[in-house]
Amino acid sequence: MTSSAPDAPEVYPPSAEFAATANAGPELQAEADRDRLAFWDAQARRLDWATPWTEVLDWSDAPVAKWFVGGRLNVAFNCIDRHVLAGNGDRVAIHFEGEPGDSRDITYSELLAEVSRAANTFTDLGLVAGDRVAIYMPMIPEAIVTMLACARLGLTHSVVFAGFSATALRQRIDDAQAKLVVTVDGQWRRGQAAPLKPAVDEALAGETGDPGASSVQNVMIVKRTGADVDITDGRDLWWHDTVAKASAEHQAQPFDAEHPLFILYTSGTTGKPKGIIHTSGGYLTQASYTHHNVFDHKPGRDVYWCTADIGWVTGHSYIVYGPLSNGVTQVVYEGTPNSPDEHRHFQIIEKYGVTIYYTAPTLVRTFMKWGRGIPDAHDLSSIRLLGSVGEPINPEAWRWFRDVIGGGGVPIVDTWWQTETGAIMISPLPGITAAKPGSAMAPLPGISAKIVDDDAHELGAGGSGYLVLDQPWPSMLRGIWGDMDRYRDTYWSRYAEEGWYFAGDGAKYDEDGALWVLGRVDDVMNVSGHRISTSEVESALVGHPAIAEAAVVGAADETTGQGIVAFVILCEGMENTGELLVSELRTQVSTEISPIAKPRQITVVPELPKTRSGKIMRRLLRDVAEGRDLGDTSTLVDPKVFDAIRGH
Ligand code: 6R9
Repeated sequence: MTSSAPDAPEVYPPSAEFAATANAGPELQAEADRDRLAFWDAQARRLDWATPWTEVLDWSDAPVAKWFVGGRLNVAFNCIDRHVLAGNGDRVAIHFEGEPGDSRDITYSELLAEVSRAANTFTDLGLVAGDRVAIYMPMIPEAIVTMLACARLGLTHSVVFAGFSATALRQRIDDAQAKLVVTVDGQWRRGQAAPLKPAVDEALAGETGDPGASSVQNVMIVKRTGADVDITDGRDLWWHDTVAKASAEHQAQPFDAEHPLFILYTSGTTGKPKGIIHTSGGYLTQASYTHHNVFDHKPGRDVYWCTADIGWVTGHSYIVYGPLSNGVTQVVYEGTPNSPDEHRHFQIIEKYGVTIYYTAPTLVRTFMKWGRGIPDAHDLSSIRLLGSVGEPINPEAWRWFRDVIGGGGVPIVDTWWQTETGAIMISPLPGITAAKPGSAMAPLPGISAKIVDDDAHELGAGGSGYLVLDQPWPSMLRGIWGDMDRYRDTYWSRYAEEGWYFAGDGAKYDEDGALWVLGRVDDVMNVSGHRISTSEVESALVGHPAIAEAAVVGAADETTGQGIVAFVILCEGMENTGELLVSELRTQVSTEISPIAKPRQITVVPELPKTRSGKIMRRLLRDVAEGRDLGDTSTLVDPKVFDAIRGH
């Protein structure tokens, strides 16, 4: 059994029809090859600048970059005002779909008015450029409005995913010393109104129970579910009493290209989350450039939908900044894909005629598990491009995505990037790049990447090594908030001599020069001296018709160094045949990869432990596989998953 039909093509060349109108042409790569900095200089002109820059890149203080030195712009002006000024104020910016079924359309003129009101209110609260604002909100328009109001005033926002705990929120508020928290009374989750404001109260009370210990001066609350909330006088304010009543006129001031736009916390190898810093001009340039070319976005024609949450970098760059800078019309959906049932995403695609759909492999595999009968019940013919992000997409899911959701003929862009890179770095360009299922293909024009071994030697076809970025890029992180030593140490010390950025991912080039991202190097197993990627084994396992999802970890093994341990979920309606299934799966891995990649142990489980962003928590599975006590499970969606796994 292989992971695809024997006649499934290995390469999907771009269609001539798509290429004829594609935003990206072959000249992009040619221009970037000719002069990389001149290329970025030209891309920055996509934006409106109040003051032009004098130098494209100042790398003299590496690894801290300055892009578009001396240039000044307002990020929110670029995302809103300029579209209104160009006569597109009546274009819908956001088609909002609430989980309980409410919906509303927001035009660019309305967005401008609302962001201006919020900006005036934040100014009245005494906030000034450079202050930090924590945003702890579900996927509602006010969350986007708040981000843009911050950008407009030069306030640095720190969005904290609304699924995180009070402890995680407190940690992030303290680290950034935020003065304002914007939140909601409660959020809709699977048909239930779940309170959120109490978590803010708990966070601000802190361990000492002394609210004064926090840096926060005000809490702004948007009424979403109508839940009762405790109000702390002098600190807490309702959005509808303040923002809604403020003036809708606000003149945006330009800020330096290197003004910090946001901090976004991401987990590292140690316990303390890293506050990744992004700035304004370079970040917006690359977010805008990639959104335009990778998604082939045509303003006024496309209906775009990125299913991420604003709590993650994908929501920052591909819901807020990239798309809005390009005058997008986009869907924003509040809830989960199965509320009230598994048809929800497909109903939304049908309702708005979504043309570009950008999601994560884990959701594609979930759709596969639910069965194609669900998408097949809907007219999805509006879709003309699909995107994937967050983890390697296994070829099986890639083909299913293209065939079932994309109707068999649309390009898929498998986009590799990170919180740290700020924007897409490696991806096929639709209309130009022939795609291979599971491969992110090639660095985008203007981006340079290498695959190297421990000694910084570049690897040829077939050799798995470390992915490094050997040239600075405009949307690169500028540091870790409050810890520049950790910044240098985490990303720049591994190849200090060469001055390369160490991405933490394994990758290889195949014989055709296509780039395959193999997953985090901390997820790369070493079995008897062979380097095997967890995702390669997972991909093989989900190639078996009975398997919906798989997670693989390397567990300590006395003889082989590490042994491969797999946890698998069965597809709906599939029977667990016990030993028979396990032996089929071992054979499958053996024939697809190599006998050395055969899992030592395969366990059928009802669910896999995932972070709230949908990444499988391999560290915890490794603990289970090695019989250790579980450490911190606070970022898990459902810590009870482990009881189920251990019970098997
Ligand atoms: C955007 C985002 C970054 C890590 C990254 C890598 C994995 C993301 C991928 C991918 C293979 C892709 N990753 N996209 N792996 N193919 N297309 O996800 O940011 O949450 O910081 O995660 O995700 O391992 O290093 P972030």
